[in-house]
Amino acid sequence: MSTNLDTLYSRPLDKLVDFNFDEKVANVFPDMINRSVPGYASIVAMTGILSAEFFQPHTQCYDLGCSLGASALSMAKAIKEDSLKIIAVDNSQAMLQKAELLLQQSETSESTSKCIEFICDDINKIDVVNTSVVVMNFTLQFILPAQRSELLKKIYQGMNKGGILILSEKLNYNDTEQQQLLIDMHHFFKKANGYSDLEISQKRQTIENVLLPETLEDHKLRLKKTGFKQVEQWFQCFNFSSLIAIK
Ligand code: GEK
Repeated sequence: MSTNLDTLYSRPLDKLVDFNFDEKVANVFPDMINRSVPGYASIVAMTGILSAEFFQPHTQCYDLGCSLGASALSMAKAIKEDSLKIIAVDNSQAMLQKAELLLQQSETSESTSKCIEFICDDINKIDVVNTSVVVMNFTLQFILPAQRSELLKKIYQGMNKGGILILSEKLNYNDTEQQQLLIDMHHFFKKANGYSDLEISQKRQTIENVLLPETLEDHKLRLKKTGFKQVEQWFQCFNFSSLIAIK
């Protein structure tokens, strides 16, 4: 993937507009997400491993909020099925243009890259059908909280029994001290990865209106209410976590 360095917030910006996934972000996205989300590479790799185990023949997979397609590609490489189809959805045209380009340029075999179909749409609007693996790696946090239950219901309804949802999210904590410690640790991680205090602070201010994290308990409760039989947290690094929900 591209190694363009994320310097979007390195200079003082006159006006801090809400973060959005435009061309500037798409161009630096691999660097941005790897330096900002602790455990991102592990979660993407495990997404492939878990998908391969829970995938059911003759079903399709979904990567919702696919960005540059990293999770879709991890699934495509791990699942051994000739007729595999992975539907990778994002509502950012800039992200998907870059995703298609990266897939063409990657050393992935033709059969692996051909099984990924990119769709530019709002994940609230698409149909989810005949699936055994749905992945939402750091996407639900950008959906308005009032729309989250409906979206999960739709995913659950389109899923076969025994199918899985992999849900990765930034977490919030109700306890103020706990919340502060987890945020501090995340900032230590970003500083260690070369982001300055100015970059961290400007990014925080632009993203806080659009990335709306919830607590681990909220996520687990909602998934259970949706009907998922088993819900387990399988990963956490600082305030970033991943859950598996089995129908
Ligand atoms: C990865 N999963 O690399 N409909 C479709 N896409 C959306 C919507 C929506 N309503 N809202 C946000 N997005 C990826 C990383 S990034 C996470 C996911 C991050 C998209 C948005 O355009 C962006 O590409 C993605 O969700 C979130 O494994 O940047 O923290």
